Amino acid sequence: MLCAHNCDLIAVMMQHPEKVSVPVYTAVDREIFLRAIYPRRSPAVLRGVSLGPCLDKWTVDYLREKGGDREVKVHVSPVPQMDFLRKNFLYRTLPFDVFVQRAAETKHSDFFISEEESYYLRSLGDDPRRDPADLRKQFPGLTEDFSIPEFFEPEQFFSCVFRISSCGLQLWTHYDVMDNLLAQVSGRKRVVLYSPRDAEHLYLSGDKSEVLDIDSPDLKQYPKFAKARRYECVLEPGDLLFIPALWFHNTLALQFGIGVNVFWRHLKAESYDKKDPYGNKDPVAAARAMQVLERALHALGELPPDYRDFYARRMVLRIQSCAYSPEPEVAAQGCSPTETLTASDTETSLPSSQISHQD
Ligand SMILES: O=C(O)CCC(=O)C(=O)O
Repeated sequence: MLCAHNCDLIAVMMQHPEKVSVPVYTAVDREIFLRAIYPRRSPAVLRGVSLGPCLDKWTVDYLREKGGDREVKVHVSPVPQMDFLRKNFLYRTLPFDVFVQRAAETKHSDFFISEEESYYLRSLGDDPRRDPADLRKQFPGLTEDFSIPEFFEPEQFFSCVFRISSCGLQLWTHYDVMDNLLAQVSGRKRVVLYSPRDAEHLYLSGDKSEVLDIDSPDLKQYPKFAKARRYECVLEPGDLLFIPALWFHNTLALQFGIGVNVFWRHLKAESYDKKDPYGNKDPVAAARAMQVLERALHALGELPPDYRDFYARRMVLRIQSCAYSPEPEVAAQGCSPTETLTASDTETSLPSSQISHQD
């Protein structure tokens, strides 16, 4: 079933003529992924990778029966666009089978806020404060149905998370610190992504962007947002989206949707915060650097404004010259945004029949 958001999507696509479409690759196996796609550190849609029988089996009735009545903590929002700044949503606990039914329907007879409230599940581990989510542990009745693509070593595995959303549900723009494969099992989902290099244009509050309405942003309040390059794709059932660590992403369910995502460790295990069941705490060295920065800012605060300004600028220059990476070669050569991600670079390693773009 389609919902009104599909019409909105067409309008939005017309407003963003300069968006970059994420390339779609077909017939990708482990060898091709590791050789030709993964090293690019750019998002990619992988179409046709086997995800197991879930694609046929995971109907609402089947999920309710096999997923059972285990309690899950879900987001409930009166409007489809969740707002982490104004906290316009509630966390509520429901039996999984009841939650699935509510997320799949558009009008509810039982509800928390209103008949039209929206639901979102990001599944959690057994002890949510310590354990990462693992579908295989929390939903053993569904384990056999979903195959985790073998695109990384088993010891790199971090978590496997259920993502179930009402039609229209939009999750704010955020980044995670691990590499991610987001599998769309049923329903269509629009995903908008921004490069980590655009962090300065996204008005960050921790790991999230304060620009909630990415389709018609308030450019008076967020003028730099106009400079962020928008990458976009629409996931169809069966698609896998590779989201490299640190890439910002914003999801919009165009239909009631069931997805599963898998995070894996791309850095050495000791680089990550050990108390991070979600995979979104900054790596330990980055967290340490941020703390030192806070101390440096505190010290600058002891200076009169003109000295503070001068030394702050010197610090920025030092950071830029010592810690920024050079712009990627393609950008330095003056390629247009689409060219940086089109087949051109990969053609040497993948036949063009395996690559396409959504327009
Ligand atoms: O699919 C979604 O709703 C959100 C996905 C996401 O945020 C993730 O995979 O990290």
